[in-house]
Amino acid sequence: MSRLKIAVQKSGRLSEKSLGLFSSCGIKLSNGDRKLMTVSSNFPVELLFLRDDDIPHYAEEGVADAGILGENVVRESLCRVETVERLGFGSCRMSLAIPRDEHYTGLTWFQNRKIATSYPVILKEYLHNEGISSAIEFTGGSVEVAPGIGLADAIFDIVSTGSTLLMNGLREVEVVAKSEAVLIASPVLSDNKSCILEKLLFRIRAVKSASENKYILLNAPDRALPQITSILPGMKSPTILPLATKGWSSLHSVIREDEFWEIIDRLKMAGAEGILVMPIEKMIL
Ligand code: PRT
Ligand code: ZN
Repeated sequence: MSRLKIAVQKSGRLSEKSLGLFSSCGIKLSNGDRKLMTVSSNFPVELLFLRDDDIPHYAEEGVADAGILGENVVRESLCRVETVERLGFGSCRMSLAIPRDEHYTGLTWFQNRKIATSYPVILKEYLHNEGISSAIEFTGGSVEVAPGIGLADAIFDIVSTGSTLLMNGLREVEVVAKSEAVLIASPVLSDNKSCILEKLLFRIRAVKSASENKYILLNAPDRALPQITSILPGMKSPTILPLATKGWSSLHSVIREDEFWEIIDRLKMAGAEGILVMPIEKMIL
């Protein structure tokens, strides 16, 4: 039986979370020493440990069947691979930054200036679309020091908290793109491997949905139920059970994590009491 070969980052920001994703999908991996590869004992996958920059090329050529890496690296590679799922970790932005004391006048500030970056492909495309012509200086690492040493006027780089820019006297002025870890697939997958990928995706989506939602339980007077039900649509509709106290019910539902605080306020105003909110481990839609 064939196994789906998935390339993950050997050591870097995405390594632990990538392995954690397999574990929360119930896929056991012998820890090994992450030399080159590891095989799962209970699911037909094997992991290849690589530098993230190599993953798109390996996937394009079918050396790896799939891979987990930052969207930024996929875009920059120009490789023909399919992005099959956004994974919700490794989030960052790709931004233009200039020396803090410069007066920023909008994108035209960059006209005829020099920008240092490790992502020339993405930057070139962006500037082209915006009608700005700048010189692009490719820099393999430590892009943020470029303006300070006179190598460039500005930089285009990944920003997460913004502290690297701050420490180097730079200011983020344009967010060019957002990025997060994604699962990519090779364009040359056999039917059998596509089928394994589908099974893996089913598990990944169940884990992702669970982390994006919360289970909510609350008590409410029966007269408030129509209003509360309209606030809490749930997966189909909320479950309503009568309480021992006459005229009161318990209501169970699922709410999205990002709507949580707003919904809680509305529920309280509608008469909900004893609200309990719990994490969901897996969610199959
Ligand atoms: O060795 P390998 O080539 O595999 O790894 P790498 O060094 O190329 O990549 P790595 O491990 O640094 O990052 C892997 C991926 O994580 C990136 O491709 C992004 O998709 C994602 N990611 C998320 C980040 C960041 N956040 C991030 N903050 N990648 C890099 N950074 C760097 C950034 O380059 C800058 O130097 O962190 C600094 C900025 O961080 P803040 O928090 O100071 O703004
Ligand atoms: Zn890299």
